[in-house]
Amino acid sequence: MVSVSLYRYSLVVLALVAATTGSPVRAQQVTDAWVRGTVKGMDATGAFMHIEVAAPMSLIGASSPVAGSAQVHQMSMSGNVMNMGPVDQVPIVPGKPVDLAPGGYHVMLMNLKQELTTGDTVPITLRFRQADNSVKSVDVKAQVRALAGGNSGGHMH
Ligand SMILES: [Cu+2]
Repeated sequence: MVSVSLYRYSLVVLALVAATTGSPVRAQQVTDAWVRGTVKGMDATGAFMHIEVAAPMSLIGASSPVAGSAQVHQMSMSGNVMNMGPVDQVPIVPGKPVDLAPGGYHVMLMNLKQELTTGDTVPITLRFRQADNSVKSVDVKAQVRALAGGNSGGHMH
């Protein structure tokens, strides 16, 4: 009888250890996600958001059911020329939130399958590579905001 209860006790301990080490300390947070609205004829637009992490990880990709493809892009000025293109990753560390914002990093939604109008919600799945090289998917819902200021923030494709 004694050995049985000891066995049970050790099972409980093992379960507790698994529960503690099996999940990340705290998930990252993606807030204020939005997508620039489109008008007829536009087949690409940018998605923007605020990302905080509890452990170092890198944003490496994205996808959305409204887009045929999606890439992580960076926009930057070199001299007077605005450049934009895909980046392999956006590294993010705890305590230093990263903003995907017009003029900088963004998720480029391409080959859009539909017009995106103000008030719509666009599901986006973000892919993060964690420190152990595993890839984690995070689903966010982005609100469509009005296309402001004519061009979509200098997006030229
Ligand atoms: Cu872009």
